Amino acid sequence: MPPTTLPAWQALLAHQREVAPLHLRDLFARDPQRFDRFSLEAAGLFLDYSKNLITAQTLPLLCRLAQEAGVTRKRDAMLAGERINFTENRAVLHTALRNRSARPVPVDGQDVMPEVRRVLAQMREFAEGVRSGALRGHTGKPYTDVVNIGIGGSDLGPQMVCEALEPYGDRLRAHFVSNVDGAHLARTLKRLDPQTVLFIVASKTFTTQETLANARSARAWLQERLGAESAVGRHFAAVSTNLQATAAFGIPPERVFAFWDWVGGRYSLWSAIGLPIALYIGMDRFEALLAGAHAMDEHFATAPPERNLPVILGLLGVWYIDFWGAGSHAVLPYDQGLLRFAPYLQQLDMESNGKRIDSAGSEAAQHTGPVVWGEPGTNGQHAFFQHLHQGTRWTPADFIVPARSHYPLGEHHAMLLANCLAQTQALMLGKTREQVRAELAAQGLDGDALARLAPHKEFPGNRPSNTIVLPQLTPAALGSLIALYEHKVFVQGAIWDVNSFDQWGVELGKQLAGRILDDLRAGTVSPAHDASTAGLLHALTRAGSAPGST
Ligand code: G6Q
Repeated sequence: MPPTTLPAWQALLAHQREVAPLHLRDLFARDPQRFDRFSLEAAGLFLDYSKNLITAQTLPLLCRLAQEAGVTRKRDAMLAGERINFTENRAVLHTALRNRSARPVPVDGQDVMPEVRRVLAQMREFAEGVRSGALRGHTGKPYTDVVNIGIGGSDLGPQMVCEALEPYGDRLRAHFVSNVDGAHLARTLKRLDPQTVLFIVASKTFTTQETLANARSARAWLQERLGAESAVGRHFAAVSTNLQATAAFGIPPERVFAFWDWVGGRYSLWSAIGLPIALYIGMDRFEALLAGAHAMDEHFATAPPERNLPVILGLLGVWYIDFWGAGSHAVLPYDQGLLRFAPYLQQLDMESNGKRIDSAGSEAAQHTGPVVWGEPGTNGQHAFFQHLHQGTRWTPADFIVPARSHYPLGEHHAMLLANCLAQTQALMLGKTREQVRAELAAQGLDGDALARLAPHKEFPGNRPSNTIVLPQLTPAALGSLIALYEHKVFVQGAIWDVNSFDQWGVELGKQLAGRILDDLRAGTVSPAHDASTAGLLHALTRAGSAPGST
């Protein structure tokens, strides 16, 4: 059912017209309880959502929308293993991967948990063997470096987590190679000793062009330096659902880690795709990450909508996108460890909800997923925050901040926290023309000079943000944070009635690249190409793009 036809949608349209003239400054001044009313703690995370363009009426109306759109029913269907990914006829069960309870999770009547636990045990044994030095490379040296070769969902999650949990990375160095641009692999290999490197080829399908090209080149590099075909088995492991293809690549079965078609690529870091994480921080900490996510799953599954963190974040997103016209959403972690969090969320959100067709096959009558972008603070402040504060478009933003730092260095953390809170305050309060005039007058400006400068120094404020506080960026807190966003994305997809779990939008480019690669290999330009593609191929050839050219 298109959400725009629901009664709550119509009620929200009318409600938006009532809220539009209000200013957050006044809403805070009027209601001393606003922070208490609009903040919430669950699964180890604290959410302040008081700086949103909402009144006491807004959340109940948004929750009505969730109820009319069947969010709870759809959530229960996902958790029960129903095939909610209806264009691929698959269940969606990343929650089973981090199910720390004794509850079975059936798919078609078969409990998946014994298999999940079997692979976790295999990961533990392997990770402990590598980390302790019991497992060694071809020449008998212990491994020092792990290189994950994968792309998209087989790269972004583990890479983001390893970066975030760097303080726990105690034995091995972790590297991630994804891009088919040979520079990515070559620049990584330059720094490595083939005797002590362990490659993990991570590919759900084991057919992905980029990953196979990188894996083959890495294998050739290794063989050339170690001089033996048999070395491959000692220096490669694989994570895949395609066990035939991993065997054909030469990876011994005991070094192949399985997962299943009910794990979506961008939801797979909890599966054996998380192997580089387990190698980097150890299996106990990997399991703490799972436990943090499980705590958020339990909260999502049981808390009433108006006290449910992912539901609230999801609804607020829909509120801005569909009732206020916001086109993008900023993610601003005040934590250097979360350097890769925005790119990770970009995939999670944009690949899940960047859709225009609903479950009935009709074109959506409203907007769906936003453009997601961001950078860690305070760096962003010196780059794009100008736009956030004074641009003609406004962007709802999530600020994410840990109370404690892993690196308590002098006053650094207090400065980081102060900047984070100050930015949300500035976005909310703004600075009025009167305040600007008074400030300028106090600096000795008056007359024309003051009048000319004043509008430039004014801040409209009333720009919404959420603040998410973690005690510290620990494995458990990170697990909970990631699961929060996974479920937020789910809630939004459920309201928009799109399939958040397929990604047909990435297929066309792959198909066309195949044809263009044929031309590049043959040094020809197919007459079937459009004039621009043909022209570009000619230009590239003239500039020396023949295969093997430098
Ligand atoms: C994620 C997508 C996509 C996928 C990559 C890699 O949800 O499906 O990003 O993860 O295309 O696919 P493979 O793991 O099959 O190589």
